[in-house]
Amino acid sequence: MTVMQSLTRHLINPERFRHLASVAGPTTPDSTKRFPVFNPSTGELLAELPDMGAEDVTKAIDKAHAAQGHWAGLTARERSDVLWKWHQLILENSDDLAAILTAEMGKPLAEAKSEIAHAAAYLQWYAEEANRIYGETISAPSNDRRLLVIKQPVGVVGAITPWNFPASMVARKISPALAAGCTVILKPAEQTPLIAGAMFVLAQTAGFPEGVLNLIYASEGDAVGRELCSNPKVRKISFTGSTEVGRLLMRQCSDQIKRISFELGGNAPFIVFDDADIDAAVDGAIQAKFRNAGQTCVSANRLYVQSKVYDEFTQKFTERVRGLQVGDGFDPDVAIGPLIDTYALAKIEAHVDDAVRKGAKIECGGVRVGGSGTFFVPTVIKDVVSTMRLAQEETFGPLAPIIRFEDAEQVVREANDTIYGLAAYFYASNLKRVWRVAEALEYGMVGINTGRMSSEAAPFGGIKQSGIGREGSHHGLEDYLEMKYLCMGGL
Ligand code: TXE
Repeated sequence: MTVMQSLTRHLINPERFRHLASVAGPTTPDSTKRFPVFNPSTGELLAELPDMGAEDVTKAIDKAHAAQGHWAGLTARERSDVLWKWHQLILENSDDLAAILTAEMGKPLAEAKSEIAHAAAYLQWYAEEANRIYGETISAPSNDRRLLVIKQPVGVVGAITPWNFPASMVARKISPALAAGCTVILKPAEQTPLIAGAMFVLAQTAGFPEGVLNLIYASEGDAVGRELCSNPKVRKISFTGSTEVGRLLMRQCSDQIKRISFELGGNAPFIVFDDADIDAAVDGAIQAKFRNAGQTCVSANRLYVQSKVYDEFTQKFTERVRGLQVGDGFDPDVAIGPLIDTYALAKIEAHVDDAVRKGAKIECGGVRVGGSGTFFVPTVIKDVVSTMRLAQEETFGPLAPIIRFEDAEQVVREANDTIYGLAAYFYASNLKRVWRVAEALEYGMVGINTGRMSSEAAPFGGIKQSGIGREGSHHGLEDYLEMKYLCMGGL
């Protein structure tokens, strides 16, 4: 079966993506190894892609390194123009890209379309931002000197992306790197390589010079990661994924003090105070918890609700969750797609079992759906306490645990009591409370009276063990630039 045979029924322009399986490179002539890509809703085999190893990564690094000087030497406008063209091609092909995304990842088609738009927005933002790289002049302590700061690209970047937002993560990492003048080697997640391949097909059409963008398809990350971290030609690693792999990559980068940007796991609290608009809080919680079937790093992992509004919130929220339809993302009525694989299914079941054993009560869901897909019924569990596994660990699935709290001081303490610090949310109306709680939450991002906050215009990222660096906005560009201080004397 070819990639196109299994995807064609969903694509408007299959011709354009004809060479999807061969876009990655450089392939070793003697390597015939392949790895499978499945549709998690149906179990159908979508494609078998070349399985690349360390040698292929070395070749890709050499190509990127050879292209680095040329790419950095173009004018900002020239780099911006290619990025802009890529952004336009992604928009023109967004229906096809969304179909590929839904087929290999499972998310509902409407969510896939919105992700493609989000990916294009990053390319647009950084096409514009490429033209806004500024240096500084500094007042010198004596008049015979001039002090300046210039910005230069970090160099070759190794980017490793996850499967949960396989299009927007690629755009979010690659576009600031390219805008800054860096060349890139990308390894997408093994579960979702096709969308990255399709984006690279369009990048070729946009006209990136040879060697600037390099794609590595691989069935696992270990060998690729080791080569990217240990090869001195790679100057920076940008990674989104689990905290566990982040720790490993950080150790591997330490020998060469390699630059890193990491966006890792989270354990987001979602707090509903008794002065909140409860209907709005229910809406926000549905978005923050169930978007992408709960498989987002900013997913509301712990819902804290103040005693006075606990019953009202729980009842209204549960009613909404019962109405969420689970199934194949190509069905327009479906709101919750499958989990990415059977490991994810086993993790959510273990979290539910642990909570029930320790006294929590299932309000709805709590079981997997039978059949070939990896579906789990959207679940609400109440009477949860902070010591249960589902409150301590990132579930990464459609499971909403509700915890009762009495006062603001207590809930902020509990919300901060985690190794993670990515996103937090709260609903309240009292202005003083809003300001105090926003300041007290130890998180890189706080949503106030909203369940959704990701934007290409804003710095996305975490503190504590949720990561290092930011993506999006001009801050995201800075992460791919080095500053150089120039001191001119004898004037
Ligand atoms: O992540 P991994 P997994 C969290 C979430 C999820 C858990 C496990 O809690 O349940 O992590 O997911 C590559 N060297 N997040 O197993 O393994 C891998 O090939 C180099 C949060 O999918 O971290 C893929 O491309 N690379 C998160 C990427 O790392 C390695 C998104 C992510 O895989 C590697 C995903 C290695 N040794 C999971 N091992 C978020 N922040 O959004 C794996 N990889």
